[in-house]
Amino acid sequence: MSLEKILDKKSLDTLKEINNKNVEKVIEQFVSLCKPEKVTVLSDNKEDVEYIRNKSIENKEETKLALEGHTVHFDGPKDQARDKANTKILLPKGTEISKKINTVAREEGLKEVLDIMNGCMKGKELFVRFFCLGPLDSKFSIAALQLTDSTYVCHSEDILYRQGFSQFKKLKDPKNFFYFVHSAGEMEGSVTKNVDKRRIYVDLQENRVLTVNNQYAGNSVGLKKLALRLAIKKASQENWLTEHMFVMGIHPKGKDRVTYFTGAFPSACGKTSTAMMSGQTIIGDDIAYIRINEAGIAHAVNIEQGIFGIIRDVNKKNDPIIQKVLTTPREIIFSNVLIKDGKPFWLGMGTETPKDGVNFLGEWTEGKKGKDRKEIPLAHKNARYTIRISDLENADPHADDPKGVPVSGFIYGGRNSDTSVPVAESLSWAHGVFLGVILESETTAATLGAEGKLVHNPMANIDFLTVPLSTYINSHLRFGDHLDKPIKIFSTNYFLKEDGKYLNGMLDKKIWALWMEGRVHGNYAAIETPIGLIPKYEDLEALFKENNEEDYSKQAYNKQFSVRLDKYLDKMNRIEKIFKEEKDIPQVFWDHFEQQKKRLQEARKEHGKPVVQPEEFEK
Ligand code: SPV
Ligand code: MN
Repeated sequence: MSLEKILDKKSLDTLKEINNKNVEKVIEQFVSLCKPEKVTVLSDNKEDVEYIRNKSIENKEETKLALEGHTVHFDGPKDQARDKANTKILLPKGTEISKKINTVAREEGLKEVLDIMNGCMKGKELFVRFFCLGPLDSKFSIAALQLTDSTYVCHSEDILYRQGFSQFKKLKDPKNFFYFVHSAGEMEGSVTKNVDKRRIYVDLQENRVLTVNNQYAGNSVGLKKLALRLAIKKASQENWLTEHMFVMGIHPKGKDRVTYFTGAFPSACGKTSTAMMSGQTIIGDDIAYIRINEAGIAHAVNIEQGIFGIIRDVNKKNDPIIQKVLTTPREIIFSNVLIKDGKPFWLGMGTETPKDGVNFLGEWTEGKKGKDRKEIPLAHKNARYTIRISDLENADPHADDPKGVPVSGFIYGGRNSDTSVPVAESLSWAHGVFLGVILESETTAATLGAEGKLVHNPMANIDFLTVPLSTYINSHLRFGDHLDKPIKIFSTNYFLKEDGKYLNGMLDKKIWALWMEGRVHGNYAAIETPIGLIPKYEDLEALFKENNEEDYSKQAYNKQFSVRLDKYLDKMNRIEKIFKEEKDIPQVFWDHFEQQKKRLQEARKEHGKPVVQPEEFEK
């Protein structure tokens, strides 16, 4: 099939400007497989971006809302979250990454997905787009080519990613790009019909992901979680890190400094709201590339320029900055919210919500029940907004710096109701890596399947690993060895409960952030416990007073920071079982495992009780 036959003159001219035979080959191959009715190649210019926005309204993938620039998109009823079961890594036959990662023999998997993709774009228009992961013209930049029949995917990417047409034009190695082929598949109205044939297949050998019969961004938008998977492999081979991490600047009051942190949290565990806290600055909320420069200092960039954030519980009190953005005119795509009179509504928005409207299941009225006889909430728990970071008043001035920002701290956060303290510092880099690797978290609505189940999620990255767990752990250990300016590693947990009630308020996370920042600069002492270093009451009391105007009681502190020795020991047993099933886990991991277990057992013996208060460790 020749491109001259498929493309009109404008598309052909645009493609010729790129002048890359590899790109042309990809287009030819997938046009002849997917059989779209029309193919449009788009550049970065205003007119092309506008073309997508208009198309998305015309073809009803999005609907305009009352405020200027606001639109809504609905994913289908069964397409509201990442589909882990149908996401697979294509690997040479007989190889494995981890017991927890879905893989399929490459030949077999390719045949399966290519068969499903055969003719999947019949009657549709295929869009070809060029983007860049990371800032342009930087050692972090990775060129990314997107082929999709969804205008929603294209429009989302316009908001979320840096335009990369110019990046493609100057590629030194014309093969050096990732590519993503997506099709929403056959449609019934605006809903994907064959969700049972949804496949998201990651082909490491070709640096590409093929994804079909889905619309939810976590499955469809190539540059997000699909590129994350490819980049983890690339980083592992090239000795840098690709992490499921935010990047933010922490600004302590009265001190003329900013300290940059990156943080990994499983989906829907407070990652975005941490990165967006008032008084601090945000660079990114989801995915970071981190490299060590010539001076031995780690620098991080956000690979995105926007946020695909969970809208549930965004309200004036807890997230004033994002609440303001979502209620004023600008380019925003809302997804899977409730719409009434052209206005979006969501769960936990803190204002009155209507008794009826339209949501992802169609017409909704209060009290309406689903097939399971349970009441249907007004909006999906995983409903989202898509915005640009530059629209936030606390966007960091270095968000697009090609050098990235220097990183002083890593945070690993989980959702845990009965074990982990709100914040702790690791005893060393390797102990910090250990804490990240043993992260457990309760499942949420961000992935399909049961919620509230405690699962092991190393570095909050288990859903995206494309290298063996042992390789991934070794990459982190090695990374620490190459740092001349050390990075401190912390763990956090915002979700500790007692008698079913959270022990912490939503705004407490700012205090933990400021404490971690102060630790980097040697401002606070800490108490050494079997699980790491925890804050002293006096320091937190002062931080609460100064920053949240809150009287923090010793009683609250004791509850939150007591070390639940028996619970931690249970965790160690769970972790041991999991890692015994994994291959080639480095000895350093087991050393830290044994040391931590021993510390916990000794404390249990010494104190003779299952829960020990912080000051008892000071004696
Ligand atoms: C997450 O689930 O971690 C997200 C949203 O950031 S998704 O695009 O679904 O990955
Ligand atoms: Mn994420």
